[in-house]
Amino acid sequence: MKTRISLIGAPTDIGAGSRGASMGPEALRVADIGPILQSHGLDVEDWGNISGPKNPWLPPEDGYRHLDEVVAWNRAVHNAVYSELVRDRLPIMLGGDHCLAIGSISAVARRCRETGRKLRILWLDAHADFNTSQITPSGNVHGMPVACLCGLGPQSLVEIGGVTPAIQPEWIRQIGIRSVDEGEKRLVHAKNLEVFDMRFIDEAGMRAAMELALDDLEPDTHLHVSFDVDFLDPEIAPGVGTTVRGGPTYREAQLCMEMIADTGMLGSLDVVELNPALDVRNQTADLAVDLIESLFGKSTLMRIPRR
Ligand code: NNH
Ligand code: MN
Ligand code: MN
Ligand code: MN
Repeated sequence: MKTRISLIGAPTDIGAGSRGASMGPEALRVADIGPILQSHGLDVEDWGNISGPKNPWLPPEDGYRHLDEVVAWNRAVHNAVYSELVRDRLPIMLGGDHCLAIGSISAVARRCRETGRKLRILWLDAHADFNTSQITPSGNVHGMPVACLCGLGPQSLVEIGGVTPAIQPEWIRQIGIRSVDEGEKRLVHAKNLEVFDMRFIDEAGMRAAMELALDDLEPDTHLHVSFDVDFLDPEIAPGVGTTVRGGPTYREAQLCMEMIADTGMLGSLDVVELNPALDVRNQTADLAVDLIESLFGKSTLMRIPRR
């Protein structure tokens, strides 16, 4: 796995339905994300926060809220993430709301095209984020990034990575899903997204879900993890704008991260939707950092080698 990491803060809440995710990057730093990753022997550079337009906090227009601002921020994220990939570093985009995954994942897909690597995206979320302007119940673009990346969205967003669509639906595995809107559900089925929802995790377990989600990875696959903190059960992670009960427990989430770490293929990460305005004593930020440690292999040291 890559051990040279770059932290990129992207303080936005323009894509969300409540304010506060813009404080996410700083809350993750207060939870010591940089020093803790360093303590595991990783080389960490923190680039601070990128900048962009402020949140005008207006109602949706033609099915999108703040589309111009969302485009501006995603261009900035795309450029910052792409630069770190070219430097052969592992970018961690600290959000910010989940609309920013359009910028980060389009950058990863662009770099994979250039280097001839396959891309697998793990979307850890309570939501499928597969809405379009025609079917969204809210107009919030944080509910649309997967659709935009697959080419379903406004030209200004779908073309950010240069090639449209940026990714194919087959490259994605969604894990932890438990809240999908009606029209969105039809689109998820029509595009054949591979979803390991909470029902699957209840019945088959996180282990089976992750084994399938990480199945048939080719040796040089680039693994991107898009970690929406609302993936976690709100009892352990209250600091998000859109809580949905019935999410993964602490141990299920750890196992998920540990199994990703075991592949040794993690190439980039988004940490999004953390909302410090709704958190309790930064506990959700602390938990996210704890899970990110596992994603970078903390628990591997504790395993007794099999023989
Ligand atoms: N599906 C809802 C919408 O489109 C909620 C999306 N909220 C999220 N997604 N936090 O991860 O508005
Ligand atoms: Mn999301
Ligand atoms: Mn979500
Ligand atoms: Mn810890």
